[in-house]
Amino acid sequence: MSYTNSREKFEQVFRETVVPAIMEDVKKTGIDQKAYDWLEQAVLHNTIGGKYNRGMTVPDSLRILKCNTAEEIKDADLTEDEYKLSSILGWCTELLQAMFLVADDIMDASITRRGHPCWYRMEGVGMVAINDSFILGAVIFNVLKRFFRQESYYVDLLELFHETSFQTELGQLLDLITAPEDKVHLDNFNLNKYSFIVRYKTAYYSFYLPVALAMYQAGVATEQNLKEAMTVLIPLGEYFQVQDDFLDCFGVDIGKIGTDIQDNKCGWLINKALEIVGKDSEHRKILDENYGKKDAECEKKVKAVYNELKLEQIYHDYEKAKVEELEALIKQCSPLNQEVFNKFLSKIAYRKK
Ligand code: DMA
Ligand code: MG
Ligand code: MG
Ligand code: MG
Repeated sequence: MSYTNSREKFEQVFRETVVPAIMEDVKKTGIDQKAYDWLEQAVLHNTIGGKYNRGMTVPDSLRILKCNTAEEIKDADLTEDEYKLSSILGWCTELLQAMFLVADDIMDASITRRGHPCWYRMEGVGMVAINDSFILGAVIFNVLKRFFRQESYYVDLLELFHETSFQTELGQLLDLITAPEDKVHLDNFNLNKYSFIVRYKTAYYSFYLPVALAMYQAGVATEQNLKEAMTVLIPLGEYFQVQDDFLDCFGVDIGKIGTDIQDNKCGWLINKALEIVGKDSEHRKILDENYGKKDAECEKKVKAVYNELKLEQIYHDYEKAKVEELEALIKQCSPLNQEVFNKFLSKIAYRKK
């Protein structure tokens, strides 16, 4: 097979292999047609249409990691079977993401996602979406059991999904309790706290997980390789969430409507702004009075401060320095890992959505 990991091909594995497997398990329970159709919709609505950066990283990484030397990579190919299995792991990552996003959109009171209404805002769905989120998480383990039960690394996969879910849930907890709805107190925010939140809520599941999965499948998940993955991919994930926070306010056509200012989030922009304005300034007063209010006019005033502080330029400078820093970090890794990490970095560096 000539290796191109296209979105279409990746989606095909989902539609032809993963969804039928999920739905067969559902059918076996004898549940009625209405519930069956509901679940199929819940699965499709919340998985299809993303960028698949996380999911497609599993086959992309496996193709590199099955080589013995960096010279072999350009001619390296996956067999049909390797591609399919690694794509299934990729889709388990996307299902985990779907589980978190369904809940995240409820908790963040978001309106749209990937250009469509959030699942909980779809006609007739509402708070049933909470249970759908649980189910999206549960089917991961049905899929793993069906396709990986016989593999020597099956238990490693189970542990990895359990541990990563726990980390993400801790991150979401911190994200939420650092942003209480009724108590806006900007002194509670700082970049150290921010860094901890985003590592837990985003970096482990979005960056470490897909590469670690490929390492297990390739049979190279040594302590040393997993450590290198952690060392590079957690800061890479932190950079990704800074981008997400920037785009929440300044992004154009990103498929979702930003909520961070109204939600009182301890995001990158407000932390940078607080750093610049100091404790006792006119700007600080405006931020204190308008951040975290469920009011579009207040949101506008916060954005006006961001513009006066030239946060857009500060972000672009941060981004350039961060990419260089990550490239330097990657250079210290083993040759094959360097290729894996550079590939992942190139997917997200300077992204606009
Ligand atoms: C995302 O944080 C974290 C998880 C675990 C979904 P976020 O709320 O900033 O994400 P988004 O901007 O996509 O709602
Ligand atoms: Mg959100
Ligand atoms: Mg959130
Ligand atoms: Mg966001």
